[in-house]
Amino acid sequence: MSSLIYRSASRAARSALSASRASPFFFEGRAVAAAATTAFRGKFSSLSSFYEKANSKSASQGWIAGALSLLQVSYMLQDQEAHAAELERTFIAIKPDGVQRGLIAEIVSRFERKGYKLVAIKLVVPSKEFAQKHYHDLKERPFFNGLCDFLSSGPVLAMVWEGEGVIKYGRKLIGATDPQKSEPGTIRGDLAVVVGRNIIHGSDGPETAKDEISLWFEPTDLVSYTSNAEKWIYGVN
Ligand code: DAT
Ligand code: MG
Repeated sequence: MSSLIYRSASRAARSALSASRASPFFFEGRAVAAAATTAFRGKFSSLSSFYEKANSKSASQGWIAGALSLLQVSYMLQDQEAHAAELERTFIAIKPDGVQRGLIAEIVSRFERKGYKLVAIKLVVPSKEFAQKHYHDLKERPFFNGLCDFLSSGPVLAMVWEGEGVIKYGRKLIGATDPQKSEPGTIRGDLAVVVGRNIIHGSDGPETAKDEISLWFEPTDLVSYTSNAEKWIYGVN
């Protein structure tokens, strides 16, 4: 129940703040606001009594109260947005080489063991046109045609994973594009040898994650649920 309330509050905060997302200062602002929220926590009561006093003094001081309450609401929303950001999602795909080599369980388990949550999964053979859409930002590169032929040559395990920082950290789990340069311990570092057969794809940022999830999945394919492990994976002391 509390998680439901938390989710709807987060969603409300997210939509309320969607306009500020366009600002290049949004992420910095959120960090500052998160710090400020921590600093303000426990001080809301004194702040409230201050603006109550200000309010009662005269009507001309009403703007102080208004400004302060706006500030409070803004900090509260920013705080909730920081939590909402924890629920980010990324698109991860095991390419035909990874599927054919029997690496599905190995790769899925690395995301699972980390603490990320699987919210969508399907095995598909994409058409060449679909592969071209997926890799559209690479269409000028000399390897584009071969890459799209390869992606559409067999089954791809398409997935959506959810969790705090999953877009960026998912890329860390995957390792550098060229397995010759991927660190040992990463998926490509441990399990692949050449760039043309690097077994896995992961979205490289929030915008691509959004676009790729909606290219590969219908909204109804994404399963929102609370995992039993979440209370052991997330927490602050
Ligand atoms: P990543 O998959 O790490 O996001 P990318 O988006 O730059 O890397 O490229 C997409 C895929 O294209 C990559 O996984 C493998 C292939 N690729 C990239 N650079 C290549 C190259 N120089 N030669 C052949 N294939 C390449
Ligand atoms: Mg990429």
